[in-house]
Amino acid sequence: MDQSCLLLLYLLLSLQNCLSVPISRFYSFAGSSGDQTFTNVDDQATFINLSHDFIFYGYNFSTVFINNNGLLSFHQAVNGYTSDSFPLPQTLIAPFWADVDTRNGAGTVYYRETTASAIVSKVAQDVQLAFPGQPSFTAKSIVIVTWYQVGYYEENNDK
Ligand SMILES: [Ca+2]
Repeated sequence: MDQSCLLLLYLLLSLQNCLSVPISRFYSFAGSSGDQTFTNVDDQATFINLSHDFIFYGYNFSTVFINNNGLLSFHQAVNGYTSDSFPLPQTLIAPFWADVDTRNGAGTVYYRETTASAIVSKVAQDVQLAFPGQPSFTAKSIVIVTWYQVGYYEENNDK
């Protein structure tokens, strides 16, 4: 893993009935975590001005857009809801690309950037476990985005 990487985007997903990753293994979110929330929207985005540039495929990014349809983008917000196949003309990370709709109280998207040493260290440790053959990895900050119990278009929350 590239040691010059200044930031690791660590993505957390959650669905009401998701059994693949128990919520106990998520990084903290909501409550006292300091998260900002993104609620009651459909096909919208918000952004974080990063404290350190994120180097991704050779480009430096100082802003990340959190798109409520389950995408992180870097050049601009993406309001697309159709999960197109890769490669795409835009620089994206797509942890949960779907037609998310949090209107009508159907879930919440939590997000934050943190430099908390306990979290930065834990993420570095988790990256090392996931990529054991790679050189040591360090990060200066972490972006955590959690799509928690989000609904789907059009204002549905029954799954
Ligand atoms: Ca949507």
